[in-house]
Amino acid sequence: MVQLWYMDSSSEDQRLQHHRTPQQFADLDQIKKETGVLYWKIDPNSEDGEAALAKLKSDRGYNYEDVMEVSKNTLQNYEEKIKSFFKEHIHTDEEIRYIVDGSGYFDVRDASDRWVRIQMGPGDLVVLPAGIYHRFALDTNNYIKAKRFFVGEPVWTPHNRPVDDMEARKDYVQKQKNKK
Ligand code: KMT
Ligand code: NI
Repeated sequence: MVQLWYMDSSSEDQRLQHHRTPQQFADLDQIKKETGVLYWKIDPNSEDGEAALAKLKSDRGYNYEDVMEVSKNTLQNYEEKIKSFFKEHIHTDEEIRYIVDGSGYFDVRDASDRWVRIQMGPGDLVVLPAGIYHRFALDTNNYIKAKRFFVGEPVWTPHNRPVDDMEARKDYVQKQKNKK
């Protein structure tokens, strides 16, 4: 099962787990409900997995796809990119990542603005809604390979917090309010 936990507030190495003391795990269904994050487990090495992925892509209109490999040797401007992934930001569109190899952390803000760390590995697919404050960190394996999906022409631009006046942010906040 995918694990999620509330983070401590230490500014130590972002690649560490940053569990609270004592550890405080979050509930996936609760986090999905309160943040709009979506999550699926899809086996990357089976025909059933392939079919499930194809169906998800078709259901959600993901007609663009590429592969992103984050490692020192394969990613240009590695240090700079790692830094920018970990700056708290939003996008104007969903961020969809399907992990096929390696591992890492997607951190999202919950409804009370606490950091929730989602531990991602092969087969984990996450959709971060447009406008949610989030960031990404490698773990101590220093390697992740993910498929990126998008509807239409991809826009990867991060807008660093604070951007509370952006439409995408306001729409997100409003959407979460309406659900309550
Ligand atoms: C992002 O936008 O933060 C990334 O693409 C991180 C690497 S994909 C696991
Ligand atoms: Ni992002």
